[in-house]
Amino acid sequence: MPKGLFISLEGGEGAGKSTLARALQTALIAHGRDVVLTREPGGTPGAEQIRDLLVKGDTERWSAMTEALLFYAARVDHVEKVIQPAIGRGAIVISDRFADSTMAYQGAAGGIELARLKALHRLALGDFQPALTLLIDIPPETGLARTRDRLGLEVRFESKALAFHERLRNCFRQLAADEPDRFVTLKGEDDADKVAARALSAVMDRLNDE
Ligand code: Z5A
Repeated sequence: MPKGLFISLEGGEGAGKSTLARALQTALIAHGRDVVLTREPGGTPGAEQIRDLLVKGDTERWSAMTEALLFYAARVDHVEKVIQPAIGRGAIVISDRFADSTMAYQGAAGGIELARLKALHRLALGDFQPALTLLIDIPPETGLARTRDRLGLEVRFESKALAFHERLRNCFRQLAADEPDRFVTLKGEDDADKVAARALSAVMDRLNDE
């Protein structure tokens, strides 16, 4: 049985995470792998209910700490019911966002010290982390322009000021610099096929290393 692998995709709004997730899924299935595509917040029925609480409503509906606790409640359900069982049966799990998003959104942009969020992570999930995190780095103006025209836009996070999105970007880059073995950074302004080819090559390298 092949070994399971947990991959997370991270980056700001409109970076191309969902597009990349689908492309990677198709490519890895073509390589004969069992692939589970999932997302955060969400991924289980309970976590999808928590997602509704988080992405709908007024921008100031929750404090950053309340958001972090809700994200972690959803994340524990997701890890226990979907991610760990899939890895256990040898699947590749691709999650559109995971814990680094909490560090960036509720931490760097929301004002909670990263040390407190890391303590919350340890309490909730111990040292569980993706084996590989693909960060799609893109200037916020470019990413936001891509999302603006979408129908049914969930606006709570997108409507925050540009400075908020700059803090997100800087935090993601710092997280990648702090953990170079886990992160691979991709240039989000490249066309989608090029981003997918680079990502697939990083995944194949990781599979060969495991
Ligand atoms: N959040 C948080 O605060 N804390 C947490 O712990 C977690 C999440 C886990 C979830 O929203 C929100 O929750 C999110 C962070 C917060 N804030 N926001 N917004 P979401 O999941 O609904 O939204 P998102 O994660 O930001 O995804 P997105 O806006 O849908 O963007 P994306 O998935 O990165 O992009 P995309 O859908 O693949 O592409 C966007 C458009 O660009 C689309 O028309 C594509 O065809 C196009 N595209 C994609 N790639 C390219 C390239 N390479 N070139 C040109 N055009 C492209």
